[in-house]
Amino acid sequence: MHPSVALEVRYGANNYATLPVTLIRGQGIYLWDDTGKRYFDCMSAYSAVSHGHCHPKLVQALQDQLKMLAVVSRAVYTDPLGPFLQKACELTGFDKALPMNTGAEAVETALKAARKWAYIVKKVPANEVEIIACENNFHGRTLAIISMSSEPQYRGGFGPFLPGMKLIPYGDAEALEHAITPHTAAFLVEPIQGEGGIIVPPEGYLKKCADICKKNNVLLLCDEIQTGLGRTGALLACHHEQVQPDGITLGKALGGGLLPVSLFLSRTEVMDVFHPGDHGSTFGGNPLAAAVGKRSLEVLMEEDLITRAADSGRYFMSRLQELSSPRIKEVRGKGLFIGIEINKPYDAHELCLKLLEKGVLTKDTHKTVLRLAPPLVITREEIDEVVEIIRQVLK
Ligand code: IF1
Repeated sequence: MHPSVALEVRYGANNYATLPVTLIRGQGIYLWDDTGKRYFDCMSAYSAVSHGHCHPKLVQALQDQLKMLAVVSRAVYTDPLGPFLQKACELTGFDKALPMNTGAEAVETALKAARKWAYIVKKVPANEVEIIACENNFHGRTLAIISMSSEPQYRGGFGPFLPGMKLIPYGDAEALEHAITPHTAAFLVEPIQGEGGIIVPPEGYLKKCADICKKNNVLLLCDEIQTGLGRTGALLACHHEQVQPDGITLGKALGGGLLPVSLFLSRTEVMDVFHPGDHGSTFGGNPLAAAVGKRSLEVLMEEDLITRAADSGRYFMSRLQELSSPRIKEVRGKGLFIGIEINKPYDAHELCLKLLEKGVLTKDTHKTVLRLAPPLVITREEIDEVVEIIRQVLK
């Protein structure tokens, strides 16, 4: 065991069930541990490393900016921020963007924007606003966000919770129609549920939700923190159904696997509820983050990572579907966002430990689903190697 593991265990809070590996280097889709053993990265830091580890163009952008200016606060203008926000808005078709750092902060920003929009524009009576979210969601760990979680572990011991949150079953557009009241500000949804187990909703679901929201003057907010930026084979997962939400959150891969960079993007009408002092962040939109964020969007397009994710995803999924094993219940997903549901009594966590031994790093969700979300730069040959290891482990 690496000596720093004992220190992590001794001095760190015990809030992760860590895999028995100490990683020290990464390049592209590969990681190396302290013994020099190489791993295929099939979790990409929960999709934060879509470009691959230490992408040279992104490292260069970080270094170039680092030599100039790193952090100064939003009390001043800086030169990387404007171009970053422009790039993000133009790519995604939104009018404005608000930079934060982590995904949870972007979601909090979306919730605050929706609440204020509902009071100012929709004229909901003071303190009466409701937000609708889905059962089995994952949007982060803050108190507002866990107030709309349906997962007992994420809530247990953390009450009291924020009022004004309503949950409906995922994938059920009718349930949305029924849940909306004149006080509903927004419907917040993951286009594909990630931590919920890579749950792909029925075809047409998001489109129906978009129509229902529009009809009822309710904002459609899509959490694209994990599904966005090419992961599912489209720039945004909502594009699979030609849906343009009223707002989205981006994070994870936006930081190019180097830094925490997140955004809330929306139409002007929504973003204009914010005035100086209403909301902010010390680090959000700092020059380093903005330079890396802009470059990560550019590299996504330059290297055609979206098409590559669509193609490799189709290939990966079909290869996995060929694996006939009594352990596999279902293979599902979109692009390089793939889940293998494991039949009981087999345990996806135990499979992850065996995969780790054989050089494939991944993480289960809720012990039932094996998640496969490699960096989007993975090649067919590498997919073949990973599938072969999975085949051996399933035997
Ligand atoms: C943890 C899983 C992934 C997210 C969506 C917002 C956030 C996330 C759709 C918050 C974060 C994470 C965080 C990580 C585990 C994790 C996860 F294992 F739970 F299932 F990605 F797949 N919206 N997802 O998926 O973003 O504030 O973390 O930057 O342990 O909390 P964040």
